[in-house]
Amino acid sequence: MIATYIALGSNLDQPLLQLQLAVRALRALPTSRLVHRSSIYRSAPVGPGEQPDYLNAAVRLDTRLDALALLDHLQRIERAQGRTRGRRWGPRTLDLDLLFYGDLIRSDVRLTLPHPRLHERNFVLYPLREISDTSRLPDGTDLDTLLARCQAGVLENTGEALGDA
Ligand code: A4P
Ligand code: MG
Repeated sequence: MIATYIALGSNLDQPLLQLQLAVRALRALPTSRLVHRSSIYRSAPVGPGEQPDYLNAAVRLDTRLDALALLDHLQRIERAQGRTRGRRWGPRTLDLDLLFYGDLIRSDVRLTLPHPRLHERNFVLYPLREISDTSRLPDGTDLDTLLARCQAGVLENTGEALGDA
């Protein structure tokens, strides 16, 4: 099994429900096991125009799927929950980003690992720190150092658990 970390985000159409439905769909993936779930964070939008606040969370999923097959599943789940691809960083019902796939490093447009923007986003780093077994990321960087460098953005830990819908 490969340990993977997935970031969840939503700021449209009942974000809390969107995250819960996503967790249920992730649980149902073949040859995979959902191991950890973070709590849910509310954060100010990073992106263009007026947008509602986001809810963000992260999970650890151990899987035998290869990285591209897992990405296909993530995009299928996004589409099933009404994700349409409009402008970059625009509002969305569901965003599922693959942060790490074990310690695999790769860089192309279809799949870049680790996720290229995770190091600068505290709405990703806070939930990741909650579920990561160590304070080091699989690529060796120290989570607390990254968090100290991050701009404000996370408004609160909602205290809400990421249960299934
Ligand atoms: N892709 C490449 N690598 C990966 C990866 N590691 N995980 C490709 C997932 N996808 C990856 O993604 C665009 C393409 O990236 C995909 O076709 C995939 O093959 P997308 O989800 O269609 O587009 P996007 O999400 O709009 O773009 P991007 O650049 O992934 O956006 P981000 O960086 O995910 O930002 N503000 C708050 N507060 N909270 C948020 O969650 N999210 C975003 C999206 C903006 N602002 C936010 C939040
Ligand atoms: Mg994305």
